[in-house]
Parts: sequence; structure tokens; C-alpha cells
Amino acid sequence: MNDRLTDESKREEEKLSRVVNARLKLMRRFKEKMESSPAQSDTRPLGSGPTNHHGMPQLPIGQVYTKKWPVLDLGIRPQVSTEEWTLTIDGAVERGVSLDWGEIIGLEQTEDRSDFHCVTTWSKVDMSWRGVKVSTLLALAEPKPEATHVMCYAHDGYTTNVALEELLKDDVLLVHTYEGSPLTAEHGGPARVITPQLYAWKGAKWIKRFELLTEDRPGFWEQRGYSDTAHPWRDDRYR
Ligand SMILES: Nc1nc2c(c(=O)[nH]1)N[C@H]1C(S)=C(S)[C@@H](COP(=O)(O)O)O[C@H]1N2
Ligand SMILES: [Mo]
Repeated sequence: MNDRLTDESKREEEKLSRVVNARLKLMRRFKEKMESSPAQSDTRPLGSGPTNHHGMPQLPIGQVYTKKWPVLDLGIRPQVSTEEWTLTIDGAVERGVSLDWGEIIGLEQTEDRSDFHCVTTWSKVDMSWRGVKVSTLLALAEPKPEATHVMCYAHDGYTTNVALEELLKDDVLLVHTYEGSPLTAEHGGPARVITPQLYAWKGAKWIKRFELLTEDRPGFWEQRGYSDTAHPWRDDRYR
């Protein structure tokens, strides 16, 4: 291996550990705050503001609005073209499938507006999406009756685990279009998952594979203390 490559991968590793350390620090701070002010650890949403299109108060506890759309990931941004793009669905399914870009675009397309809640406390609301329901994709592979969870794999090495019933919700989409334009690479283009009813880390950018599981298994952040279930309206951030 030449020196340049070694240096590069060392730099990538350092960048990754900076990202991970910063987020673990935030988790510790959150836990300390919860312990020192028990009222805030009430699991019900506190108070009620104006309602959004889900009929819910505008923002979950601990979240603040952002107008801009921040980019949050591990710092590794793979460039995936639509020509080389494929999505594999395997594991506890009746038949494993692999779909290319043309096949995805050929499926029924859905438009939706939904909110985006990052565990680092920013929320962006009323985002407009176009894509394919993840339930449509999973149905093609026919999940076995014993399948309970899904591990999502992305091109940057990221993984995240989601309960099957959460992925089957109507607003969980594989999106390729945001506000009428192709989803940019920094936000996970050509296609990513969105999970509007869960914290946004459950939506894998640069998705490449769904593996159906018969028991829950932690993904990248979940192995580091993040919640398996991740419900923003229950302040369900960390384990
Ligand atoms: N592949 C991949 N997907 C990912 C992440 C990542 O690091 N890699 N980060 C997650 C987190 S923590 C958030 S908040 C959202 C951020 O999406 P955005 O960068 O488009 O705002 O992507 C999620 N999906
Ligand atoms: Mo996040």
C-alpha cells in the first residue's frame, strides 16, 4: 500500500472518530440534563403548540427549527450514479430481490410532505418529497412471517436498524426528489430513506440494502448507545 493511501485512510478514520466523539458527548450531556431535571424526562410531549399536518404539536420536545437543511453524516460521502445504483432486499424474505434505477422509477411514485427531526436537536418541517413507499419495495421481496426488524445498509458503511412496522408506515419513502429537484449527493442522492415519524438517523442516505431480520440487532449509532426505537414524540433518543 502506498503512503498517500495510508495517509488518506488515516485522515478518514480521524474524521470519523471526531464525528463519533462529538455525538457521544452530546448524548452524555443529554443524559446528565435528564438526571438533573427530572421534569424534562417526562416521556409524554410537554405542552401543545399549533398543530402540524399530523395533528401534532409543531415540534417534539428538545427540538429547534432550522430553515436551512444541515448535512449530517459520518463525513464519508460516496458518489453513486444512477447507472450503478442497485437496491438489494434479502434476509428473512421469500425471495431476495435486487432492483436497478429503472425498476425503481417504474414503480408507483408517491408525493408527500413531512418533517425531519435530527437527534442533535434540529428539526426541519414541511419538506416535500417524491419517491417510492418502502412498503412497496419490501412487499416485492415478501418478508417471512417471522421477520420483525430491518437492517438498512448504506454505501458509506453506515447501518441502522428499524422495526418492520415502522418501515411499513405510509410516509416512509425511498426518496429521489426533494422540492421538485433530484436529491443531492450530500443528502444521500441519488436515493435515501426518510422516516418522518422517527429521528432522522433511521433514514439511511445512499441506501444499498435492506436485510430483513428475525430479531433486533443494533446498527452504527445504536451500537454506540442510541435508541433502537427512536420516537421523537417520546424524547426517545438514547438507551
Ligand atoms: N448513510 C448514512 N445515512 C445517514 C447518516 C449517515 O451518516 N450515513 N446520518 C443520519 C443522520 S444522524 C441524520 S440526522 C440524517 C441527516 O440527513 P441530511 O444530511 O440529509 O440532513 O441522515 C441519517 N442517515
Ligand atoms: Mo442525526
